Amino acid sequence: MIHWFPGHMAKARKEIEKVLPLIDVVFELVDARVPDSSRNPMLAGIIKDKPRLVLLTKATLADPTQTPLWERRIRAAGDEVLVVDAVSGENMKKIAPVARGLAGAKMKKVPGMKDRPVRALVAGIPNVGKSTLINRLSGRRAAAVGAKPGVTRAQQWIRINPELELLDTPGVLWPKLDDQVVATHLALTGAIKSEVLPQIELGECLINFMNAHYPAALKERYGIEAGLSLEAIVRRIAKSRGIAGDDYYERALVIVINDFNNLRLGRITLDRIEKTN
Ligand SMILES: Nc1nc2c(ncn2[C@@H]2O[C@H](COP(=O)(O)OP(=O)(O)OP(=O)(O)O)[C@@H](O)[C@H]2O)c(=O)[nH]1
Ligand SMILES: [Mg+2]
Repeated sequence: MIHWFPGHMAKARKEIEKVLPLIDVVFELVDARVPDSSRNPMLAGIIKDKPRLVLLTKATLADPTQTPLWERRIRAAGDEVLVVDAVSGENMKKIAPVARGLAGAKMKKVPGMKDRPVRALVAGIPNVGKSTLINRLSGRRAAAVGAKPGVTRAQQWIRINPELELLDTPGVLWPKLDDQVVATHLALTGAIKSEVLPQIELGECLINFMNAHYPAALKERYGIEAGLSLEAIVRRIAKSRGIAGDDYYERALVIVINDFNNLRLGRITLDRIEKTN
């Protein structure tokens, strides 16, 4: 059973519903490393018939062979999708025109007046890159972006260009947590605090995953050959990093987690689509 932190979700729903009448299109940010785990299926029910643009963020961190498969799957399910990276700038310039295309049909045109910019809400679970995307699109530190919840003030629109405006309050959604795989993937990618799950468990999951999907990365980084047990792998990692002592096991696992986070194991997608053809 998956639950969604009903209390928190109710608040997120209210916040998004409050601004929805002002919005032409919703940007749903999804971490390209975890395109399934980092989505919140309740969003569709909240935004109803508002057009949605799914943005697969942090593309430069994700496995480039997996991302197009996810892109295709999301599009096949009926959503417009762009693969972006707010740090490298990849595809960022496409966002405004695609948003305009999506919103175009639904935007009321006032006769004799110029088209107004498309108004978008940036939604997503924590850490998917909402603030980074807004700042990158606006070309400045749009200070109000990190506004704390509950602060009453006039809503501000951040003008990106004559085509696009963003609402400065991102729609923060809550991740699902009681699915163990999802929780692990979200902890590894930083969407939830890693204290939620013990480091040992996280690290063991990561190594098992790497062993199954990216054995070459384990070999290259730590000299680990295929076919070893988990324990033997951790021992080798500890040895290759000069770690000894009673707590070698946990320390070695923390190193692997950090290496994953710092891209030292390469570009990795945790949620997998296996190629069928
Ligand atoms: N490589 C890469 N890193 C990114 C990208 N977008 C965000 N990040 C990093 O991801 C982390 C979280 O980014 P934020 O923009 O703070 O995420 P957020 O969704 O605003 O997070 P909350 O405000 O906590 O909900 C930061 O360390 C960013 O530098 C991206 O497109 N590429
Ligand atoms: Mg933020």
